[in-house]
Amino acid sequence: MDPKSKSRRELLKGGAAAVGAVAASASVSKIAFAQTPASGALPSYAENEAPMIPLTDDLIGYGVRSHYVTSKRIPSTTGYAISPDEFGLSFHVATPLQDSIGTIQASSLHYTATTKKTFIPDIDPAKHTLMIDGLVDRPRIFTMADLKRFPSVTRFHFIECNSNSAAPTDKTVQQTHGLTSNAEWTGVLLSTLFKEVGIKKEASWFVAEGAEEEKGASTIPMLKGMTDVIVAYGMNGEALRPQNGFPVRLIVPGFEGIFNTKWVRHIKAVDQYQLNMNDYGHLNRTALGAAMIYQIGPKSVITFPSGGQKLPDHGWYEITGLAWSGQAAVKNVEVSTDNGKTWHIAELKNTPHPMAHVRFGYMWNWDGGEHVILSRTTDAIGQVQPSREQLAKALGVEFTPQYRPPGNNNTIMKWKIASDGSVTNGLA
Ligand SMILES: Nc1nc2c(c(=O)[nH]1)N[C@H]1C(S)=C(S)[C@@H](COP(=O)(O)O)O[C@H]1N2
Ligand SMILES: [Mo]
Repeated sequence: MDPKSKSRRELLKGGAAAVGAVAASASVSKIAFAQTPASGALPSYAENEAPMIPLTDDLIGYGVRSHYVTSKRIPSTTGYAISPDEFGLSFHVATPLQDSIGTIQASSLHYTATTKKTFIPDIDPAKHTLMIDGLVDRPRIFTMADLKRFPSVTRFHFIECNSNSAAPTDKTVQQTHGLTSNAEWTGVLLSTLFKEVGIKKEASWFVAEGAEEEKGASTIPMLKGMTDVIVAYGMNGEALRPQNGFPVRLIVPGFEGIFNTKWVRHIKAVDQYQLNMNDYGHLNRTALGAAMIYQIGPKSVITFPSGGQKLPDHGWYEITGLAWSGQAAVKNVEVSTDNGKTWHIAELKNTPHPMAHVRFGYMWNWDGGEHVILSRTTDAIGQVQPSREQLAKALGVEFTPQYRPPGNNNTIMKWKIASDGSVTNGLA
């Protein structure tokens, strides 16, 4: 026998004994954390003794996750009431928030949405260009190589689709809130490119078009373009994924998802609002409706425990979730475990960034009884996430338990915990 692996096994045995001792003292001191008691020896993963992952070029070259981790995106069943069978995984696809860890979604799990049902173009970055023209002094066509010569920014931002609107009939947080994701985006600020081409004084809007024949075009205020819009080619440390706009897209922080033009190839500075395909849905807005598309309100959701999950036993749990705002960073998050009667300030798990998800946590000793748990966020400019009742009142519609707010619904989500630990949608 290999003397090295023998001594390692001895080490592991010693470790198992130490863990046993800790578990014994923990039970003496009556710590209420649910814990699996040490059950003798720890498994050993010595070569030739335990299952191993066969090494392939793909596995080493790019990397794959453990086959024990199976979390997946699913067709969205909310929002536009699209039949998932009809459009499958190509229209609106929801991220598995119930399994999310930390604050960014892995690129492979970031939600995706396209307005044309089956559109994911296969664009050669060496041939792709971005033209900026219209009311500018020096119209210009940028190649991808040109874009990468400008100073870059790297920022965390969420995107959220207008159809991310919890219904009382949804079962899981993937269904209620899975059309938002947060990522680290890298690119050049649009304001840098605008300085390069020289925006004329009368240009008050710009139109951004994607590569598809429908163009995915939106009209966006010039002020926003001069502030924080990113022409992004990087996502979570690598190139954008095709579904998310490869080779280049707009990130329009805090605006409704549809403004974040993917596969962007043309930006035109204009002096009045233009009616594009996407803007059709934005017609006839009241001032409140317009405010709701240009800046997503403060919003939060508990991702654990959430619908479809089950608490195995009473005792301590960390209630955790995500919070964000389309106008600022998150200032704080409160959690209630008694259907909103009392609120507790949650711990923020990372530094809140403007227009980015932040993770919160609140330690809770579940007594085994029935509870309705809620989260509510306040952003750095003092806006507080509303309840469904408050939003209905602001929109001047009657509130019923089945009330389903329209798009950009940032209302408080509720999860119901039954005495057997099972978690269900608490809105109905
Ligand atoms: N060119 C183009 N850009 C687009 C779309 C599109 O269909 N075409 N979909 C928009 C919509 S509706 C949303 S919600 C966001 C989604 O971005 P994601 O797929 O990276 O999550 O992209 C927007 N940008
Ligand atoms: Mo969207």
